[in-house]
Amino acid sequence: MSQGLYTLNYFNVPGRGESIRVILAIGGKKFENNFIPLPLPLENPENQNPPPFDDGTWGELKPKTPWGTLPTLLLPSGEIIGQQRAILRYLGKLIKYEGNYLYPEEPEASARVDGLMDMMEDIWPILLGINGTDSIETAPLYSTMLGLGTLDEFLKSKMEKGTGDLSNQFDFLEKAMSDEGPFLLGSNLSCADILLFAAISWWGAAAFPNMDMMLKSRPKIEKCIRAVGNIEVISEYYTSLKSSRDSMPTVGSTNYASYYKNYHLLCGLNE
Ligand SMILES: N[C@@H](CCC(=O)N[C@@H](CS)C(=O)NCC(=O)O)C(=O)O
Repeated sequence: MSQGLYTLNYFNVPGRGESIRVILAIGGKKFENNFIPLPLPLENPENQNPPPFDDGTWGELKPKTPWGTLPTLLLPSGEIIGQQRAILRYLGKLIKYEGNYLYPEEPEASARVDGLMDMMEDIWPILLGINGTDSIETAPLYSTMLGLGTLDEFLKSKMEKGTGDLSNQFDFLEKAMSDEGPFLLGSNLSCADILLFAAISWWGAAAFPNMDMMLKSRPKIEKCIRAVGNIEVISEYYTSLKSSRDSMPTVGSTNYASYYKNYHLLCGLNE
């Protein structure tokens, strides 16, 4: 790994790593992806380096990470930091967009940013499911990663307006967004908007068949993620990487390259 660069340690899927890739791209920071094979019990295609699925790498690395989880970010100083939202806050204190830090300095504004990001972290484990191998019927993200398709009936009940627990959580996200938009705090982009863009796009490809169920009757969320996708440097970033997805594996009904489809959609790139 090169000295002086940021290195993101994560799997070769968007997941909790994508928000960090996007904020680094917005900041014009040079970074490398260190793709760790996904710790899933799937057969690896021959001659792919690194292999996409478990080869023991993660088992060895896990105890050496700060929190036993990915993502982690190797800083140019040599220090490694972990936890998606901590990394976003760290980078948000270094990176400005249109003259404003992406993690606001003003305490009330930063608390709003933290609140939205924490709500998203509450949603994450529900979509992942607790244990992908024992209870796959209640594990939407594991289900598609194992090539078993989306769990439409399960998600439909959780997304029932007024009664579904996930639906209520998405409604709180909608309520938190500024009325004038397009971002959480109004016209100033923050790391919370970047996380919203990265998470909704990921969930809308890896848990749900698309983003519709999350965006229906939530216009402020939609406006925000469209505005993030419209930032020129982000569409340049996704354009530059598009062909590199061609070698991604297909498992059952899942083509792993399609996990990036909503980022392309929001950036106006053709599939
Ligand atoms: N709160 C942590 C959660 C991290 C987390 O659960 N990461 C997953 C991948 S998205 C992971 O490392 N899974 C492998 C494991 O826990 O062994 C964060 O936001 O970074």
